[in-house]
Amino acid sequence: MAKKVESVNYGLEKIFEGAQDFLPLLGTDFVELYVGNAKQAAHYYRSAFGFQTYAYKGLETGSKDSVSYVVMQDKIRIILTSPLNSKSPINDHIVKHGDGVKVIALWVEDAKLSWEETTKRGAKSYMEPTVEKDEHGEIVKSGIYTYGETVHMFIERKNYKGQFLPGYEKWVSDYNPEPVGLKFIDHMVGNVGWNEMNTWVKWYEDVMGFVNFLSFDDKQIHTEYSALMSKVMSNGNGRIKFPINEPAEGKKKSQIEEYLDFYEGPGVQHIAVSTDDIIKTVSDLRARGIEFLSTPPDDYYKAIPGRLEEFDHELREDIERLKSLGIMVDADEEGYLLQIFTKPVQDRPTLFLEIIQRMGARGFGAGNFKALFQSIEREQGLRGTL
Ligand code: TYF
Ligand code: FE
Repeated sequence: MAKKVESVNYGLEKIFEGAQDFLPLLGTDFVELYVGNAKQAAHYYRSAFGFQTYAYKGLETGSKDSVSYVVMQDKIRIILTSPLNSKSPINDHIVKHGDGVKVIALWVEDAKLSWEETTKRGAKSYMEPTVEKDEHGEIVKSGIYTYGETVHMFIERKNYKGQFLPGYEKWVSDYNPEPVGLKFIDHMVGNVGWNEMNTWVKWYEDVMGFVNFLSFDDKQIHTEYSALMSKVMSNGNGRIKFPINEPAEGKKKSQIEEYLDFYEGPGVQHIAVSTDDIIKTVSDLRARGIEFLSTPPDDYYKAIPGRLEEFDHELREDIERLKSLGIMVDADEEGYLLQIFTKPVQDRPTLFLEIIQRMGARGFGAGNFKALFQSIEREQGLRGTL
């Protein structure tokens, strides 16, 4: 397992031994969702999740086949894209998968080199290095396929002074409900098929130079009914974390299997976004109609003080407040974390969001897995998919 060599500074220096330097990543650039109705989706991400209008391309800007609304909140940029006619290949993605994540874009120093280094190591190309220019300078873009039909784009913006990307215009609106305190993407999780997890772990190691820094097997991740396995991949500086899940055999259907059935293949299961005041963020989101998975039972909250004491951490938040909002707590040697999960954000039970506040902990809430999966199974029960 990768050893932690430096934990304080999430800068560019290497913090995970074993990670390779051929693909230096500066951060997440944007996440693009292909959706059936981008106009309405953009309204939802603004009104319910507190994103702000940022950039736009569509018929008015000369984009004839597709429309894209970009919304942002602090460091997070989400593109919502829909086709404008039946010829656009975006239709095929939506027909098969429903609404979902198409692109996880990574901010790099050199997009051409990123493409060369990754395709040389076996990545399938999605887009060859391409230069796009406008009056603000130039962007270099390239892309490779990862699991399913999901892609990683590499975005080089060091010679660009514009707001977002060539082809987009600034999107200004009078309607911008208050942000809810979402800061940056903490991690994005991929669900892959039966026995495919290790293939993708190896892919992230070989092709992207990532390391596997945490693993959970089905003995740790199971309830009475269902199981899954998960391995967390990280780049060298720890800014990009991609857990990979696969279903495991249980008495009933794993939530990962349900996802694969409805997404009709591998894809992004959840986007975890960070906040530094989860009580405020979740209160706001609930007030705006965001639905979360059911609150863990009383026994769960009774066990929390013990779990924190075990690691000598003091909970700064009021536990009654956390309980009334359904926020979960987990602790490890380094600190604790607070997290909560939305219900799926579209009708197919596929993509959902996680809200996370890290108070030193760098784990993924393993201590919460049981309560979380029981909540998910309650939903699966209602859907008749357990
Ligand atoms: O990212 C994680 O690992 C946690 C927990 O199907 C988790 O958020 C793991 C698997 C899953 C849902 C959440
Ligand atoms: Fe997560």
